[in-house]
Amino acid sequence: NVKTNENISIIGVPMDLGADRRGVDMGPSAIRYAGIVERLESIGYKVHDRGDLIVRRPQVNKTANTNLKYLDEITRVNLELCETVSAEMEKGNFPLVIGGDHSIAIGTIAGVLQHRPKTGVIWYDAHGDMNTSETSPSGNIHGMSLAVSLGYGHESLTSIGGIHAKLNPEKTVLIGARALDPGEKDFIKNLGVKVYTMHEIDRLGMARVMEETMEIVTDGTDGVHLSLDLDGLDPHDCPGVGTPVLGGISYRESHLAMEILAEANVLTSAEFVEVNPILDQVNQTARVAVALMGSVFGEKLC
Ligand code: B3U
Ligand code: MN
Ligand code: MN
Repeated sequence: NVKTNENISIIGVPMDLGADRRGVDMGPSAIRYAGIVERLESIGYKVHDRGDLIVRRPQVNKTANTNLKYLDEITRVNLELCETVSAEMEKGNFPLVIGGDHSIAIGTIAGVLQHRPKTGVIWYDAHGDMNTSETSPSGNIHGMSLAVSLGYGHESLTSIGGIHAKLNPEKTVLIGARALDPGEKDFIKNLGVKVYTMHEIDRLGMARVMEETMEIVTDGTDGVHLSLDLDGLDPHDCPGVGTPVLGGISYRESHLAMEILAEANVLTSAEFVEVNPILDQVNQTARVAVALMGSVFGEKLC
């Protein structure tokens, strides 16, 4: 059985090598500037800000014999992130990872699985992040992280945390999808990953989507991880993301989703990724990220 706890450890990962647009490496600073620590403390948590991992800044992609860009450095950082997340959970702390591009989910999830091997995942995103080197249109690793966490992709990445520390596709739910590549669509169907596209969110409403999601990710699991890509939200609400896609989840729907997750009291780890301050409007996207953290960590409206 799963339960949230009182100590939150913030781990920043200023990674932008997994995406084409530079600037998402400033995401952790922007999220801190938007008041993450104060916000969580005001809810009653003990917050430990562990600072940022070091990400080297190669200006050219030098990894040979692969179409995956910056594979070496992304692998190195995710190995370290896996260990960092695992060490925090060992101490009984809730790991809250702030990015950085979505390639960091590889290390976060690998670390989480060391302690909660049957973790269910909510992947809140406009994209599937379900590409492999064969299907990727870009070679960008942030579009591959969910596939890797399920055990598919380049061996340097899938071996992080051990080949058995992988997610169960039947306990993995995508919410907000509206920009899936053809290879990703096939893969999602074949693996049996549950997807709530914008179509389902519009039809069923976010409340029902989240109720069904909670059923899937809590039944037979030993933890629930939230991997929230800010581009899951509509670009009107979150303009500071590298790959905005129109017609996204609204600010209100997102708060509702986070509140339903908070009510269930099952969350055991989380990450907020893809905040890009140089594309943002006065740090709005980072402020949305912190506001959503408020809801998911149980802030009361009244
Ligand atoms: N699916 C595309 C685009 C993409 C994925 N994730 C983001 N963009 N943010 C790819 O490159 O894999
Ligand atoms: Mn993503
Ligand atoms: Mn995305």
